[in-house]
Amino acid sequence: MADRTVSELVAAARGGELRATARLLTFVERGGDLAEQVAEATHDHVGNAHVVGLTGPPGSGKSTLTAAWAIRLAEEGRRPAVLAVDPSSPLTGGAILGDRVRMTAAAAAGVFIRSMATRGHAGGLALAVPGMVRVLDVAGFDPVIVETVGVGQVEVDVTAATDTAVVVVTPGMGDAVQANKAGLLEVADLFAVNKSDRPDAADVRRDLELMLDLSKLTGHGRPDAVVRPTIVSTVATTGRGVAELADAVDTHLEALRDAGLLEARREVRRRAEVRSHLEHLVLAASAAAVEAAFGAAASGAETADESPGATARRLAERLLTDPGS
Ligand SMILES: Nc1nc2c(ncn2[C@@H]2O[C@H](COP(=O)(O)OP(=O)(O)OP(=O)(O)O)[C@@H](O)[C@H]2O)c(=O)[nH]1
Ligand SMILES: [Mg+2]
Repeated sequence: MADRTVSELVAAARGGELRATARLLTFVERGGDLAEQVAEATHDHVGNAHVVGLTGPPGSGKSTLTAAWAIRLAEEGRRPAVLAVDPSSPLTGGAILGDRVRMTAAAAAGVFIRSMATRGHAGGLALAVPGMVRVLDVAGFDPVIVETVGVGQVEVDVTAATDTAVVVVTPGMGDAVQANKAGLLEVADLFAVNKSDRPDAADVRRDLELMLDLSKLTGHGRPDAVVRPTIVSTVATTGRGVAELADAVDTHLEALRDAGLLEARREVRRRAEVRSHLEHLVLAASAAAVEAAFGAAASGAETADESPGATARRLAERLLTDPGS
């Protein structure tokens, strides 16, 4: 059992074995040769899952909403999977603990859940997430929901690289504006105004509508939008609006299909993944080259009579004109 090959694990995952899926996800998450083998074994089997990104500011209720939504889907007989990208900030440690309780409830309802910490994934998130989504797709999960905190560019990029991007906003001073600043409005296919049990929820809705009106003039909306984003009001803690959210997500997929844009989005996603791999390879190669050039030439005797910048320029020139040296 312990030494099944990657292709045996893929076959088992396709047959519904959760443990095989979990192992494949671990391989992809760690990166390296096994991750490459998983990619080889899975890349031409994909495309059945609706890949949905769900993002929003910290504490907006993303995990609560995701759990409620996924449980609902599982109860309808679908096979949802959740890939929860946890923030690495020590400040949110408590929230992750809270997640575990909700996630346990979701797992009990038959939702496949995988958490990954962003810690140790500096830049690697953009590589690991698409590979993990592919494993879940091949394993027959649908939809695959990727939950990330919308704070950094990488998280926003991860969300953009889905079929449908849900942005969660909440009432509270200027949250919609904050979401705009973080670039979230530019990836949103639909909005969930969560915590709509709060009195100022109507204001957030109005702000969003206004921003959507304006975005037509300023071009600040999602450039490849098929329809004007739907705004759904939700209360994740009670389940209010969760059915509407589920419907809106399904409707968006239909709209993409009807417009013939689903494949185009997936092609953009594939190209973005190629780019991430390319960046990763080139960065690793350049780091190695810098080490080698520096180690070979940075001794004091050779550099004493020039400025550090001049030494670096000389080394860089040699490196770039003759990368093999
Ligand atoms: N009143 C109210 N509270 C909510 C609602 N949804 C979530 N909460 C609460 O908001 C807090 C944060 O919820 P989470 O689901 O952990 O939020 P999150 O966006 O996943 O948080 P991070 O992962 O830390 O970014 C929890 O205490 C939830 O119980 C809601 O609709 N109404
Ligand atoms: Mg969360």
